[in-house]
Amino acid sequence: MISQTPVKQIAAIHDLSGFGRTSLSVVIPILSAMGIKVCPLPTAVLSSHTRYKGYHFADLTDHMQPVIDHWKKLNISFDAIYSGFLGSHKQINIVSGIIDTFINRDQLIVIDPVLGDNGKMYGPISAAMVSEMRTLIQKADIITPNLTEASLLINEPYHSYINKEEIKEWVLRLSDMGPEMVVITSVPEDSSMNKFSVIAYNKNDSRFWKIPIDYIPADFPGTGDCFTSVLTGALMQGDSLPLAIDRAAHFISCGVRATIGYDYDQNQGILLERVLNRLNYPIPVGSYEVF
Ligand code: PXL
Repeated sequence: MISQTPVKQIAAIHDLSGFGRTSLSVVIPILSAMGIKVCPLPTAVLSSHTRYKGYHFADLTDHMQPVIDHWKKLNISFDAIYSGFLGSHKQINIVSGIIDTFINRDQLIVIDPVLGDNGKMYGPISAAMVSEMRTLIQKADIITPNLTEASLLINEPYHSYINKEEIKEWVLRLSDMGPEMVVITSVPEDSSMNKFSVIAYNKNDSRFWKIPIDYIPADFPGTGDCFTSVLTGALMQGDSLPLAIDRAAHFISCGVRATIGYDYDQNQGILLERVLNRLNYPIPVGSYEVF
């Protein structure tokens, strides 16, 4: 029997990309900086994330169940389980099995349903995987889709601008699928597409929240992974939902501002190392609003 550690621990099920800052390369430093012990379960090893041409990809699907079996023998328990990019429908089923195997009370299940962006599915994602993801999110306490992923999950056509009534309806439909908390990122505030916000809903108290974000014209891979990791760490530290989202959204804004001034290959992601210590600053006055 393994005695539990004095810090909280999380099972993090993501790929490991050697170059570019995505998935486990950002999940581990962020959660460690927030005082949480990460137990990584890599789904694949890549030479770089998939935006670089010619990347090498080693699929680890067949190694996942033996890892889980060993963890079970070690009698490990997790305060949270967190999954992100999953490369096949088999991996989605394995994550579902992990949740069933390690379920315990007061545990946080975070599912970032990585399926697509800007109205399109990512290359390796199939319609069958979208349908499996709809089943997986039934087991989540919190999901963090972007607008494209939200439209795929509820099977509505994507449109880049969405009004307040419609986004609330989408959020409620997602919440009816199971998760207690729904967070939709990159929601345009108006049809000018100059201002974006994060919209969140907590089924427990039926409250909607909005966190406005500065629009910065840059597209860095991995910012979604950074966002959900900070959000997860903040919830594990005991923050309320609006405060946790606020910390995550402002951390990303800081990361983008720390990076954008350089003549720099944006595919390398935000300069995380420059802003990581901000995660230990006293909690700032938030800019969240009731929506
Ligand atoms: O951050 C999302 C992500 C995760 N994993 C891989 C990716 C990407 C985005 O490009 O390529 C392998």
